[in-house]
Amino acid sequence: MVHHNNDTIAAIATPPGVGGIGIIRISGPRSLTILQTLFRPFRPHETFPSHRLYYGTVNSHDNTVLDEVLAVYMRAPHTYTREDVVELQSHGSFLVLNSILSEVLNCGARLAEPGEFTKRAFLTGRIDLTRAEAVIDLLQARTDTGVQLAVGQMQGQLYHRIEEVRNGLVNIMAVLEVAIDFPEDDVELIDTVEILRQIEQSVEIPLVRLVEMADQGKLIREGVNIVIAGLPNVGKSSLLNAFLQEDRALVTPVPGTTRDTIEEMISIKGIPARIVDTAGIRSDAGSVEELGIERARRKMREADLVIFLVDASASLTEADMELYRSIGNVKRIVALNKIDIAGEDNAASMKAAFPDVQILEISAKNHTGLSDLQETIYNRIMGEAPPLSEREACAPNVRHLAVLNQAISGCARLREALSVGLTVDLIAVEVQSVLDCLGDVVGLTTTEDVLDKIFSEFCIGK
Ligand SMILES: Nc1nc2c(ncn2[C@@H]2O[C@H](COP(=O)(O)OP(=O)(O)OP(=O)(O)O)[C@@H](O)[C@H]2O)c(=O)[nH]1
Ligand SMILES: [Mg+2]
Repeated sequence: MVHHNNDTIAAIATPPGVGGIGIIRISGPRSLTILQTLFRPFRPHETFPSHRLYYGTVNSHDNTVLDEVLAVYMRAPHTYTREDVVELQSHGSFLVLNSILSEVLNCGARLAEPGEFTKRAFLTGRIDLTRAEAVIDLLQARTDTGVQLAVGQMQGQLYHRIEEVRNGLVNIMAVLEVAIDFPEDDVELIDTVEILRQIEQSVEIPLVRLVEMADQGKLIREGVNIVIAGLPNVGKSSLLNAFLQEDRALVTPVPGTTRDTIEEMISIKGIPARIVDTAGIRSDAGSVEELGIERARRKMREADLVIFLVDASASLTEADMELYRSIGNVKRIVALNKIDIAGEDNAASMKAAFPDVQILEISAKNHTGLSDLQETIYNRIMGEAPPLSEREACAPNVRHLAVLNQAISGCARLREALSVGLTVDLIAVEVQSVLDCLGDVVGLTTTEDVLDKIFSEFCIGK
C-alpha cells in the first residue's frame, strides 16, 4: 500500500477541558519547520537533535508569548507515524491549546482527521491493521480485562497468529506453483494427502480457535445488559447498591420506592455490565409508577440476563410467579434475597417453585452471597465460551470474525478441490482466496471504505 500523504497534520491530543498539561501533536514533513517558526527555546539551539525535550515558549506570528511549553522533536522513522513528529506540551487550558493550534495551522499544517495519526502509522507500515484497531479498543476499554486484551492485540497477538497461518498457506502455495511451472511432470508433484493435512493442521484448526475466541471479544468490547427485576420491596435497589458498593439508589421499606430505571456500569470478572435497577412491578400502582413499570418490563425483555429477585423472608405469591413467567426467553438467575431474616424452610420451599434454574441465596443488605452471584452471572453470560486465559487471550472483533469465517469456508472449498482432483491452478485459486481473507484481517488487502470506517471511530488527535 502506497502512502501518499505529504501534508503535515496537527491536532490537540489531550481531551477538552482543564488539565495539568495539554499536548499538541504534529506529524509530517513540515513538523520541524513549524517548531523552528513558533518555538523559542530558553537555551538557544541551532538545531533540534531528535528525541530530546526542549523548554521555551510558543510565540504567535506577532511574537506574543502564548505559553511556556516543553517541546519534543522526533525525527522519522522512529515515531508513532514513522513521519517527523513534534509534540508541544503546554498548560492544559483549552484556550491556550487552541491558540497554539491555530498558529501551527497558520504555519502550513492542516487539522488532523479523527484517527489520522494512527492511520498514518498503519499506512506507513509501522503497525498492521489489527494493532491499529487495538489502539481504539484500548481507548474504549471499560474493564481491566478489556485493557489487557487491547494491549495484547496492540503488541501483535492477533497479528502473529494470522501471520503464522498465512505462512503455512504461502508454503502450500509454493508447492503448487512448482507443480504449475512444471506441468509435464504431472500430478505426482503434489502430495494431496500431505496438503490436506497441512490445511487442516496449520490453517483450519488455528482459524476455528480464533473464531471461538471472538465471542469473548464481543462480550468484552460491548458488555452485557443485566436487569434486576422483581416485585416491589424485594431489595432490587439494595442489590444495585451492593454491586456498586455505594448508596446509588434510594432504599426504603416502602414498596414502590424506585419509580424509574437506574443504570450503572460494573465489571463482572472483566466483562463490562450495565446493571439496571427497575421499578418493582405490581398491578395496583399509581400512574407515575405505572410508567416505571412499563419501562421495567421493556428493560427485562431487552436484557442479556435477568436477576429475578424474591423476598425470602416473605411467602412467594402468584404475583412473583406471574412476573417470573413474563421474563420469557431471556437468560435468568433467581436470587432469594433477605436470606438473613428468612427461615430455612421458607427458602427451601421457594427453591422448589423454580425448577430448572440456578437459585442463589443472598442478602443484599449484608452483602452476603454476592461473590457467588457474580460467579454465576459470569458463567451464565460466558456460556460455552472458553474461559479467558490471561496471556493467551486473543479477541477477534466483528470485522475479523466475518473475514475469518470466509477464510474457513475457503478452506472447505480448498479441501473439496483437492479431494475431487481439480487441476493445480484451480486449487491455487482457492489457496489465494484464503490468503486474501487473511490479508484483509491484517490490512494488506483491506478496502479504502473499510479503513475509513475503522479510523473514523477514533477521536481527533489519536
Ligand atoms: N433484612 C434484609 N433487608 C433487606 C435486604 N435487602 C433489602 N432489604 C430491605 O428491604 C427494603 C426494600 O429494599 P429496596 O432495595 O428499596 O427494595 P426494592 O426492590 O428496590 O423496592 P422498590 O424500589 O420499591 O421496588 C429496605 O428496607 C431494605 O433495607 C436484605 O438482604 N436483608
Ligand atoms: Mg428500588
